[in-house]
Amino acid sequence: MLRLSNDDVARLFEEIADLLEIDDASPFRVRAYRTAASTLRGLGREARDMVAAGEPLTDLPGIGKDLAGKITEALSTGRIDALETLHRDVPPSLEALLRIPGLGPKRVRALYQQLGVENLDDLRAAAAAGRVRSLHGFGKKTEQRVLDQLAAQREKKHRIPRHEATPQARDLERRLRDIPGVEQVVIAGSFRRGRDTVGDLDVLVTAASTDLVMARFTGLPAVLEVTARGTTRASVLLRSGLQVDLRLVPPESFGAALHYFTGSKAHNVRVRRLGQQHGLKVNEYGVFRGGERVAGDTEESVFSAVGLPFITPELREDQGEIEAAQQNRLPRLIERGDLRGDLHAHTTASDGRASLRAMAEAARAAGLEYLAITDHAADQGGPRPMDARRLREQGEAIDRLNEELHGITLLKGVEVDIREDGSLVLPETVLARLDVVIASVHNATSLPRRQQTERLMRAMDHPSVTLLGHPGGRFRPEREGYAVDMERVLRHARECGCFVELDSQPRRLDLNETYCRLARERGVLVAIDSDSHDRRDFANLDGGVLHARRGWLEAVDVLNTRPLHELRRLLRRTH
Ligand code: DGT
Ligand code: ZN
Ligand code: CA
Ligand code: CA
Repeated sequence: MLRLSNDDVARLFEEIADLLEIDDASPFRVRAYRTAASTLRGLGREARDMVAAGEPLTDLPGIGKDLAGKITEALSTGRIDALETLHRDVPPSLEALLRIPGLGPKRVRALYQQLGVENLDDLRAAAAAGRVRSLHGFGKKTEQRVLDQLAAQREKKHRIPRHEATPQARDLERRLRDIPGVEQVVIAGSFRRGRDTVGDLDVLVTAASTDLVMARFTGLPAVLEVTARGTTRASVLLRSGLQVDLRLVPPESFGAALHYFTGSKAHNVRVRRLGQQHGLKVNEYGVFRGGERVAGDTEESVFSAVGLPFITPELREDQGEIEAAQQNRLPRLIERGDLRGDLHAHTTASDGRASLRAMAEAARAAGLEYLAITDHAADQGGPRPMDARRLREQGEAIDRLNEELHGITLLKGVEVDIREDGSLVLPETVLARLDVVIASVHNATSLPRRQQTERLMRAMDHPSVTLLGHPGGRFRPEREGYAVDMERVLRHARECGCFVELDSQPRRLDLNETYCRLARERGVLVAIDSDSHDRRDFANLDGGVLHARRGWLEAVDVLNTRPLHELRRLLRRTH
């Protein structure tokens, strides 16, 4: 869902101000954004409510027509065009400098203009050489602090969300495949294991000419800096901040290298130990008995040498997959093609950006047979919450569309807010008429654990609730989830016949992997939902399925793999 708070918009404005200042824009413009940001932060009510109520934002102090327009733009699209333009104009490596505590935009500009410092390495060199202290507004102490901060930053590992890494990974793959003589290109590591964040990308290549590959790889336009380079391996830092390791391997080692660099490390350790029990040495070059290579050209050959069937990368975390493989009890993991429908989507009736019809057609194009429309019902916040009347009208529109459209069936639903005390913002009489009721938490996310847990349990007690929406409250990067006893929640779901959601939005992916697995063990069906707000959001389902696979889910564990008639039977829940 897209419900930006005043803080969110203020942050965007402050970013604009920072970038304008680095860009040497007029101090008045810079100040206008900073003032607007602090007005928003101190407002006491949400700007989105004002917009919803039709009150002009220009009534607010320091907000003129231009800024009001930018606030509305941010509230409705989640972004500001002017900011994106600035991001294109200001070198991204300068933005990285801003993130060093103690360096504001003024100082970054001084470093850039007077010392030619453009990135972290330039800064490190300048500070180490004692050139920073001589700048106006700096000094010896500041210089030392900068050096300390840089050292600390190197320690801290910066992880990148999968959905940001994916397009870069695909682009990289394509460009490497284009190099003459290149045979195989695979991105291994945590990316191949389907993790929702990656520390770096690990690329394996087999090729006839190693020199050409190295030269082309390190010369790619996306490369900001080459951090290591040898004859068979190189590491680069992309402009985006993503680190990439590339390794050239001979074809006869490809399987062994792929297995090794796919990891995880913990999984590798177990496989190597199994090898030892068979009198074998397993490493990234192959599987060896004495000096003789006995396997390693394919991953299958590596597994089979140590007495295992092939284990899919998503499971390679040493979380029981070795034992399951030995007992021939590996799960038959769900695939995207198993999903027959989607139970969570928004339209322009609440905060979605496409009409009912457009969403229905997009769902059908995504290969789905049914789609539940679940616009928001909330006490406050968000544009035009659904109420009894609007739900009835939407229901009639759905009936009409269902008569007209072929190949897709719309279900009537709502995403209803759970109040702090566990009650819902719509009465049971209204909810009972719908096919799908998702109960979700969208406020009071920092309640104490016990209170949050009981709030969710009480919400599930409402007989019309079919699904607990994004149960863990993860919303990255702001929040990893709220404090909640998920084991208790899942036990309760089982007892009251409620299902739980895996919300596939990249910022959510909630239920998390661990609790997907627990839900399966507890016999609670999981609905893998796109939570679409737009036509293209059905693509979220790919990430949701990948996440579910890491949570060991099979098609039978997932509610929306059921054909419509069976789903309808399951939705008629009895207490
Ligand atoms: P990341 O990059 O933090 O998201 O996670 P990974 O799993 O991609 O880790 P990375 O990039 O450090 O290394 C890639 C793979 O290489 C890793 O999954 C397993 C393998 N590997 C790296 N170091 C070792 C090691 O010391 N021992 C073993 N057995 N495997 C290793
Ligand atoms: Zn939603
Ligand atoms: Ca990696
Ligand atoms: Ca790596």
